[in-house]
Amino acid sequence: MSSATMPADPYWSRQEGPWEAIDRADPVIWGAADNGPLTQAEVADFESNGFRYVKSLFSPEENQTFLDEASRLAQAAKPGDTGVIIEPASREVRSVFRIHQTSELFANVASDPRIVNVVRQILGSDVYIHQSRINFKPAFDGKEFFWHSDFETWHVEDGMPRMRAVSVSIGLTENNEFNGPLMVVPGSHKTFIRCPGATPENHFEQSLKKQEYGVPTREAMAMLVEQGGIVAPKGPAGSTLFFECNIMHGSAGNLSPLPRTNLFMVYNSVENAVTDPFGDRPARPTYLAERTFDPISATPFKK
Ligand code: 6CS
Ligand code: FE
Repeated sequence: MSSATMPADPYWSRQEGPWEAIDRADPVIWGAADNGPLTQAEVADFESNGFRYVKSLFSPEENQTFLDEASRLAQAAKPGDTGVIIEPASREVRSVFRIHQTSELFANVASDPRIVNVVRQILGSDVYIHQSRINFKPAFDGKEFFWHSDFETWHVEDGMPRMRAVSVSIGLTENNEFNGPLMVVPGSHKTFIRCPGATPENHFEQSLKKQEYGVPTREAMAMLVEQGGIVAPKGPAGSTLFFECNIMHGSAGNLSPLPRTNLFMVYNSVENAVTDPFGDRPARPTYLAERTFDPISATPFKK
């Protein structure tokens, strides 16, 4: 591609040609390091590693109410319902989306200060929910999530302009080495990997079961892991992982006899609201990528 035809978007992806790694063009910490509950050392740790794991952020009693609500949503979910994803091989529920709108309890969790104040400190502004879901990863049959950067998808398919979002995953069940815990590559959020291959039509219908586009090549993964290794944070139910929107992550299948259920919420800066997608497909449905940008917390953020 000549420089005259080079797109101005630094984070273009899914085009012809080989994969490429570029330096991230955005800060990781957008706010003042002392404007929130994290210590400066904790902020610096998030800046360099791209994630923060807090064991038992929610108590066993709180967590039990979350788990009961998750079971209720799973039981109410029918294949074909908007926002309900079924496992590719079995008929079990894999994910239920938009739970911050369909459940009062999860709306309260989404605006909990233990989460929101940390995310706002990192992103330096008020935040809204870009996407929320529960991933059930059922016993024995829960399939893997292949390695990916969430930002790559949200940029190309949803129109998220910059790397200014943080995901929060609350383990509603224990996450251990047997049930397919989330794995992250520390430091990988500082590199953007362009992924080869054009996005197929209605890609999300396939990608939410098994993602095959917008995933790094094996060479790209080998390079990132050589630099940063792999970490799989493990802990009791109620433990919570905060992770930067561009960190490379994935998870293996669940071969254990118990489900691995995680509540997952994406916080985007209100100053980074989604636009038209940066790829060449229409925007995905709003249950995957919200297009209303109301701050999640009733208490405004003070810069
Ligand atoms: O589609 C999404 O928004 C999320 N789900 C998958 C399987 N990959 C990208 C992103 O994490
Ligand atoms: Fe992801």
